[in-house]
Amino acid sequence: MSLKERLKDYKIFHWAYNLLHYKALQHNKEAYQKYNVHKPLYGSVSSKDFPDKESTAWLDVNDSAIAAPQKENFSSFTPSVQEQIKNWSRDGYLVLEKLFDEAACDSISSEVEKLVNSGIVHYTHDNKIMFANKLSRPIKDATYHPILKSLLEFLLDKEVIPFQTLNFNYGSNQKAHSDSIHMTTYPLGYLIAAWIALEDIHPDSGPLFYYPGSHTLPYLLNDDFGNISNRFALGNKSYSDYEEVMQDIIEKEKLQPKIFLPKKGDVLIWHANLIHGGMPVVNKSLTRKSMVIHFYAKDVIKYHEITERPSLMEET
Ligand SMILES: O=C(O)CCC(=O)C(=O)O
Repeated sequence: MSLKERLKDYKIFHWAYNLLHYKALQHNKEAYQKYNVHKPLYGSVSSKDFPDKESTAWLDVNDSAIAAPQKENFSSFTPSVQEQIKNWSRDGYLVLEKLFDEAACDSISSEVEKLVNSGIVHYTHDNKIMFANKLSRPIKDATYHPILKSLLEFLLDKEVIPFQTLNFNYGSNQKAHSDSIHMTTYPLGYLIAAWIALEDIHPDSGPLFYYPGSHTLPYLLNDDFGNISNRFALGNKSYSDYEEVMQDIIEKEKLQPKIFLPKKGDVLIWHANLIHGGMPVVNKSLTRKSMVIHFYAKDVIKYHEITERPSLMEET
């Protein structure tokens, strides 16, 4: 491990960085008061600071088949979406066909290409471009798609705000995980994601996979895989330790994956705790143009369990 990576384990460096970005931490102010978190906004925060590990989202504590149709707005969705909303508590995902038209998909892809060609952004080791929504108007606009926003707000019964976009040109090969280890809320259950196909997705390109119903399993957080921190340093487990424990759970629970093979413009929405990842890329010459948007509910505590950092929510 490099010195830089080692230093990242010391919380004092996070605090200093957070202080430099203090404005972007203000979103947690009211929620800290509401949930009795008595620590500075720039400090580390993790599930150890909270009394419980249960989601309180209304469709986690109620059955969507019964509760959703009684809620105002339900009738504003198409019959196919209504059916899927009714299954949300059981399945933890739903699919919107052709939400984005050809032109919108192409415009996002060409914005990504422009950003890459100009050297403003770079692909990470797992083929991602992060936060392009901060650099491109059409990409930012996509994160505020009115139908998407109204559906997510219905599912969480809270206003949602986009936290980040991830753009992919090729499959991620990312192992199974739940977003709640990366982007976490208190109370739990208030992150929600949308995966947009920017082209027809080929089975050999490393499509997205997910485990229907896996969101009802207990959240796998730091202490649950032995990643025990102290006041000054993060725990000594690595992300691959998390992935191994997650894989064991999948095998123990005998979870059966579904592979998402959408057409251009289709969108998969998943629950904060739905286990998912990227299939291995079989044919490396195939693109898999796609974009993920991770949204948080606005009025909850937003942070990153694995690094115990509060989220930085800059105005985008
Ligand atoms: O698109 C993929 O391959 C993985 C995306 C993912 O895991 C995520 O956005 O959380």
